[in-house]
Amino acid sequence: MMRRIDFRSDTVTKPTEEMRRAMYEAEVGDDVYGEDPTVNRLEETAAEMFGKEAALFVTSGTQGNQLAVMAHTKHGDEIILEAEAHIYLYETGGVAALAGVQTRTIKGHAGQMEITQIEHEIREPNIHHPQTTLICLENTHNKAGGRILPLSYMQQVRELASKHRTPIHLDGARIFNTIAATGTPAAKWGEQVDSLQVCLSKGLSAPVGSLLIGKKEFIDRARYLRKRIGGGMRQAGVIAAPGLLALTTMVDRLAEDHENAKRLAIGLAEIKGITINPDHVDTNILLADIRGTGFSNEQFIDKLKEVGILSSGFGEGIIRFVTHREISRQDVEDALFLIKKEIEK
Ligand code: TLP
Repeated sequence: MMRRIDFRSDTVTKPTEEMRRAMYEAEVGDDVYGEDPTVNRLEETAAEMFGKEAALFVTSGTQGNQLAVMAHTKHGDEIILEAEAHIYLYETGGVAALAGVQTRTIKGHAGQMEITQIEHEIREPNIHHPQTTLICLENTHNKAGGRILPLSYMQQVRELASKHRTPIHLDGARIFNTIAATGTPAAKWGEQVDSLQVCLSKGLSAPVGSLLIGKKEFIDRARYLRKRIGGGMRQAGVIAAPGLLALTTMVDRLAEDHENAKRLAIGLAEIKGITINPDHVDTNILLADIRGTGFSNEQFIDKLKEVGILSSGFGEGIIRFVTHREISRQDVEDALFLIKKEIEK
């Protein structure tokens, strides 16, 4: 069988041996009664890490984000978010369907909305207006190519949001990549937002789950809403146990994925027809502009697939590559060799 090098997403990472053992051995109870000790430990660990009062274990990043929007807002409100935010692009219109809010999107640069523009879009009280009750940020920003929103930027948004008494929710699906890349501890990022959602199932390699983190009152509300949408879990310690290992043992290793992504970007930039600026690769996601190759996204993806390399389309002429624990430096070198051969032949 041909070897597969899977750059589609860091979500494809499988649990480690240690995680599987922890699943087997997990102490469990009924989490709807608050009696699963492993889930409780995971929630406490995450809250403490980000300097917040409480956390809620949820099934996915999408569920965490949706619950956050539902808990921060009421029907008819307006939320501000970046025009290519995951919450806006890839969550099946959930904020409209579940929270009943409308969106005010701002096109950002490298995932960052201009501060003055955010301020401009916050609604003044007026009988005609919806109320702006939430600002959403995403760090790292997926569609922008895993870009980091610097702490200084987050502080500026925080200042503005405080002035307007508007809460901030952070889609921190890959905040651990930001933490590994910057060395700035989790609590510093937590300090800049009212709530955040963090994924355990991406580069950290847990099989499933995310945490929604924030003030106790907010998390109580989210817990209630999670039950409403059928997310109340029972002996969830079995899936929380690998999540605990993800949080406590897997963050530092993300730096290796970042180095591999950088190497991949440098190599891809040398292939005829591919345009990519390695300086824009902050973490483990890279976006290659393949328009110069003359191939469509589909053709390009198929060609790579023929030699065992999986990638995904991420907009017209843009292919996304994501590095993760199951891609070694040698895989990156092999992939570069094969891609060059396929594309330049
Ligand atoms: N992103 C997936 C796809 O949905 C695109 C991926 O492969 O990158 N926020 C961000 C920033 C995300 O990138 C994702 C997943 C989520 C939220 C949702 O997480 P899950 O898949 O756990 O619902």
